[in-house]
Amino acid sequence: MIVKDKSAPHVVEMSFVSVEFYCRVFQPLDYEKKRQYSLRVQVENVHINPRFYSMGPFRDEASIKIVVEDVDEPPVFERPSYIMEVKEDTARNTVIGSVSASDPDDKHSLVR
Ligand SMILES: [Ca+2]
Repeated sequence: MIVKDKSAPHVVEMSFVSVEFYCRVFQPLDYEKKRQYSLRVQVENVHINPRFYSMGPFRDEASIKIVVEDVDEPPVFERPSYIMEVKEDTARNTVIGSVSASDPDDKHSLVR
């Protein structure tokens, strides 16, 4: 069965024999916060010919595990710019100020 979508120039093909499910990313993934997702999918015949009731159940299940792989993220400073003031007669080795940056990658990750 072929269904043409009038609102888009593409063609969507559907089959009575098999159905494909696509897993898409709808929100940013973060390896450091959540490394895997697990879900179960189920397919089922909703219209069963009464002649075949005894052959049921007319459904199947599968599990899907999605593993998030680590990406090397760059270290970032706390602020985009810093201003440090120092008097001209400041002694040598006086600490004027400090800046800090952090790396979002996991401390034990190989990509850090
Ligand atoms: Ca990372």
